[in-house]
Amino acid sequence: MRALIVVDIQNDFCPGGALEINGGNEVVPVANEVIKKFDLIVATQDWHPANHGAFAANHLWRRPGDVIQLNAREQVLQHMHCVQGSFGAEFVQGLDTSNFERVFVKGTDPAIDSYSGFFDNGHLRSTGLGEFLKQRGVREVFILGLALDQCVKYTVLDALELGFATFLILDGCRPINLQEGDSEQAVKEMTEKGAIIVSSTEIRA
Ligand code: VGL
Ligand code: ZN
Repeated sequence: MRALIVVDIQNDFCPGGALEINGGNEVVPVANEVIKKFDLIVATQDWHPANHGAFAANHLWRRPGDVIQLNAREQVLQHMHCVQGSFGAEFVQGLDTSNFERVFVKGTDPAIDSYSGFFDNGHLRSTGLGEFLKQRGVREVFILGLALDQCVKYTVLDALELGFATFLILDGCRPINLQEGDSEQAVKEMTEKGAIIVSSTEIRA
């Protein structure tokens, strides 16, 4: 059994959004084509409370990009984004969400961030995604979405760690590339751990 995991295709990660990614919206048509080929589709949604500790605005004198200790964990502060119930947190208009079997929200605990769709950054709490997939007999996961060098990367690495055969649909992702070479580094890290890079066009129905 195989499943498609659609990672964080939300307004705030697209041009005009709070954490905009170059070409972020371009993954929508790719995702919609791939979605047609899968019987089991799940999505992740970055879903922060407004008081989240990862937001620079919640720390006096701090700016996005600053690094702080958030409950003994290093945290790069971000612009406020994907606040629960906001437009920025909504899936991008035009993304075909009609066959999403379930949506797993992440980043809901103000005390810890969550890049992976499976666990928070401390691996303290599961979102339920891994358990859900195993319960459904899934052995292969295909992953696309935003951002390649952040949430997609950590979702792929956790999928591998959980024992799923993990395929990264590279043309269905866009990177933040905060630093030059981040996307190449991310792809290298994922493939070294066992992820298989595929193109959306080579996926069979
Ligand atoms: C993401 C930073 C903060 C992502 C989410 O989806 O890549 N990045 N929250
Ligand atoms: Zn976030």
